[in-house]
Amino acid sequence: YDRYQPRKIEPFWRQKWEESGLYRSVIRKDKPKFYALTMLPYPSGDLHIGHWYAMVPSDAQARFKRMNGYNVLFPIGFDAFGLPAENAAIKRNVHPQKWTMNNIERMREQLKSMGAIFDWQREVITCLPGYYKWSQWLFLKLYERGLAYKKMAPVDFCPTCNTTLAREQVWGEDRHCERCETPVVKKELDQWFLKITDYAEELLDFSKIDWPERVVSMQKNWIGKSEGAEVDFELPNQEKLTVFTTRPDTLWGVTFMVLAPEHPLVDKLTTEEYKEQVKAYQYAASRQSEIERLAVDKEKTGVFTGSYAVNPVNGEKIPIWIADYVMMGYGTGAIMAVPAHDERDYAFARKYNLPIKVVISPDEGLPEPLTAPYTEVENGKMVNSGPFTGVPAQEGKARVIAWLEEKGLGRRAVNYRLRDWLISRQRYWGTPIPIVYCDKCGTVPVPEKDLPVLLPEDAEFLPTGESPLKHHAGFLHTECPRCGGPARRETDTMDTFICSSWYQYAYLSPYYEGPIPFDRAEADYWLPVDLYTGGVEHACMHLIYTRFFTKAMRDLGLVDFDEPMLVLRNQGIILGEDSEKMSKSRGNVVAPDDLVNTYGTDTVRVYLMFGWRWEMGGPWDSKGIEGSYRFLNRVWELLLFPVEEKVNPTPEMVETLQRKLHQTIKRATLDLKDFAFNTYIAALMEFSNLLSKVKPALWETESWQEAAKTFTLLLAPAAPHLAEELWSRLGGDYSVHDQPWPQWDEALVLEKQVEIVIQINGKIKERLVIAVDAPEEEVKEQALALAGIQAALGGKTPRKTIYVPGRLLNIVV
Ligand code: ANZ
Ligand code: ZN
Repeated sequence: YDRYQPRKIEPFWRQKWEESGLYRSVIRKDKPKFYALTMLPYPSGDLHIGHWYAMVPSDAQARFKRMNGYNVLFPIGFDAFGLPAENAAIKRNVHPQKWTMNNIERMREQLKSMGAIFDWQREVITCLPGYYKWSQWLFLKLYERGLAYKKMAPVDFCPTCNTTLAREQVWGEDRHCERCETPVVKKELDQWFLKITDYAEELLDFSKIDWPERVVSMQKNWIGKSEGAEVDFELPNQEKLTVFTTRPDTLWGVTFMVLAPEHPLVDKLTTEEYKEQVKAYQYAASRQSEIERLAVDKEKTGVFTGSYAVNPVNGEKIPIWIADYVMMGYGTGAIMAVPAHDERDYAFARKYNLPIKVVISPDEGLPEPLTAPYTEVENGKMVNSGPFTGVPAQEGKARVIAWLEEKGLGRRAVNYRLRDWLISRQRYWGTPIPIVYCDKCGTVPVPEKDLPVLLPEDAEFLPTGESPLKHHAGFLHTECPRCGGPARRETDTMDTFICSSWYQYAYLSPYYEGPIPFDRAEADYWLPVDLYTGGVEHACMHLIYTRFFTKAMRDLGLVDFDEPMLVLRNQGIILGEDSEKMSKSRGNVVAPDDLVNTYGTDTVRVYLMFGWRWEMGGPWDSKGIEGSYRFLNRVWELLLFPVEEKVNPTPEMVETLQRKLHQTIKRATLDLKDFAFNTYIAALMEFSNLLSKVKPALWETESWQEAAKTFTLLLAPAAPHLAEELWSRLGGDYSVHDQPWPQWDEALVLEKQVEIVIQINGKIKERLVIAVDAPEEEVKEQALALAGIQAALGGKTPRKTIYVPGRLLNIVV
């Protein structure tokens, strides 16, 4: 008999699947649809084990849905713009396009070796003009709606990568570049932004999606909603100084005000006497990063402006300071300082000897003078607070706001930490922003009919720190679409997160040539995405951006739902065998290609599903993959090699096999639904053990054949090639992947007999096998009759027995 030879059968079946178009996903109105999406890879060169770990179980899930009667779409593509290609161009003198497309060639083959149900006719590559034309089109639509705008902004700039970075690409206390770890510096540039803040509130609504709690809370933190009030303090010149506070209940405790050093009122408010100090302080503050300025434990500094404001609630005269712990970009850029109840204000007041006035107190009172700020809200009551004295602080917040509104002194206000999305990149390898600057007409959008604005191929890659587009005369100089006069093109390209914000729509009709980015009929059928799988590292950028894009596209009338992906599941990370992160420098990288060559795809798939709880991940284990290989070999022999010596079957065996079969169907089904891939494989392994036990007796019987075929079906999502081969050898019709998923019969799942643990005084002494429905009396009777129990009791009479039905009987003596 021939042995299991994955290297022979796997390419054979993959070719057959491709030729027969098995995985082409086309609209079928007679079936419910299921759009399963896995995060598209960046074409960095090789598919790594992390890609396999993310995608194989996702594929198994898609296959499972397919066998459950769904018409499944499971597309794949490449997120092909971005820095590494351009860095490679500078370093190795290879054009980014060539570098990228070569990598895609290789990775496409690697992806094919995974044996997934990817529909390759729907592949998209985001750096091709047919794709980025629509990124540009969407940008223009956002621009028309006022959701894309340009402004001067201090940006984080990486001097090594020579590009501006988005907030999320800057990491750590020292604020270094995500890619090269160089500390970033600030630079003022005219930049394009997308107005994601318009959707801040809606982005906080997760009621329409089933996403992991962890991602939801990360997004909530990222958006950072704060509720409170804006309060107007009077200034001597009739002007107002408005502050944002989350603690309006502390208004009677304000003892000074602080403006951000960049606040526009600073110049006006600074008196002659303090001019010099204020100027010097402003300069020093401008050289610091936001993180430095916000650090809680940082020594507080600041200077007095010489001016005062009036507290509207009690007419008190309040000195106005500037300090770098107040940020211009948040709230109103000014605060009312309440040192008795705020950490930073407290430190500041102590340092500059400013008064501290308690206005919130627990019933037991506070030490006097205060040794620390009292920041609690729950147990505090308002004190020394005029009409509000005695009101619990929590309740006071809302009541003070209502009072302020009534008196016209302030209003309810909400602030978000979320900033608008900076999308300008001073880089070549990205989507050109379709904007033209004309001396006469100003900023002019490129007309739709002129899209795409092509990225010129003949660019020079020099480490100048500027985009090659800036020095490309053919690209730079153009005609104004409005007046026909000479004009310049925008030379910034878009953040690559734009490409991945709408790629799920591109798969519907890749490189579409209609009036909108995708075929309407395809969209109506497939959208939205039913299941999205990928890494949790995307929780705060990609996964917020794509939600924003979908909401904006809805408002543009392109789609009619609010959320792009209904269900999200994240996988964990596979570490090296040494439990360290896999990296070339540590030499602990596991290469999927090598594994596929040694064991075949199916073994790698089975191991990746069996080795860990999917959402957890863990260290690689080369013994573990050997185990999976042995398992598949055993399955092969079990189902295909005849028995040498047949023994007589018993009716119990038939019954046991049938019961285990139905139990296995149930477990596999529920586990797959639950993304518990490891226990799904474990159930298959257990079943194969039983199969080998009963094989000598049941081989070639009807119940054996039923079990063998069903087992093959259950194996199909995990080991698609092997399952196909077994299925065909067992006489099944092509293809196993077109068969319906087996169903279990609950009545057959139930055990007829159970094993009950018998204890004496809590110690296990015996086990009793008895009918499932045996009443307690009978269990007791039989247990006490067991020889082992009789001996252990040694004639003593039990005081009482405790029975846990179907599991345990404890005899107390
Ligand atoms: C008075 C007060 C009293 C405050 C108190 C807190 C405690 P979150 O929750 O982060 O929104 N704040 C307002 N604008 C600021 C700015 N631009 N830079 C730095 N700090 C600013 O924090 C809101 C609180 O942070 C506001 O409430 C304000 O201080 C301060 F016992 O006002 B609070
Ligand atoms: Zn013009």
